[in-house]
Amino acid sequence: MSESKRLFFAIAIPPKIQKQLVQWRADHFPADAGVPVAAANMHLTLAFLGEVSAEKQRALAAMAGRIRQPGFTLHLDDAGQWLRSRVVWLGTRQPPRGLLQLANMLRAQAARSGCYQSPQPFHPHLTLLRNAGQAVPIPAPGFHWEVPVTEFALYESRFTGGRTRYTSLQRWTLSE
Ligand code: 2AM
Repeated sequence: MSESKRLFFAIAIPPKIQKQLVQWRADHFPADAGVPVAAANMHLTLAFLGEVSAEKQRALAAMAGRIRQPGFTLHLDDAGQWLRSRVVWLGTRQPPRGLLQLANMLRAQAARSGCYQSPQPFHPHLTLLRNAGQAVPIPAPGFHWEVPVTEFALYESRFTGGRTRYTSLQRWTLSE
């Protein structure tokens, strides 16, 4: 029996934007607002898969490889807090159709493969702070980062040495 991995499909955020987000977060949120997500860990999840066997991973990767759709541009121009999950997030006021299409497809493929299914509908977001249990003031609208999305990837999440690390295992280019 092979070992399972905790996996998810996500969109990577370019390192330059990750650095800008770290600076913006430091400028706009109190230091005790929550636990900041490391720059390298900032991403936008498309589909969370939970614990997946090597066999199921291969099947999911094969299905992901058959997705044909063009890239799109993501505008990070919204922010908020979910008190129940204690996260402060960055999102988009108008999710591009391509983003919804991609997430729906990956979520449907995961469901068909018998993976963990999130009870929540898809809420595209990038987590900025965790363990944010108290309401924090959210910066007024006016911020905006443009992320060109030309690929998506399968990530493994591991908790080692007291830290969460995400490793990209496989990537696919978005093209018709
Ligand atoms: P989060 O940032 O909102 O916590 C790796 O953990 C990624 O998968 C994160 O983007 C995380 O979302 C998401 N994730 C973890 N557990 C999840 C769950 N039970 N349902 C949906 N997404 C989850």
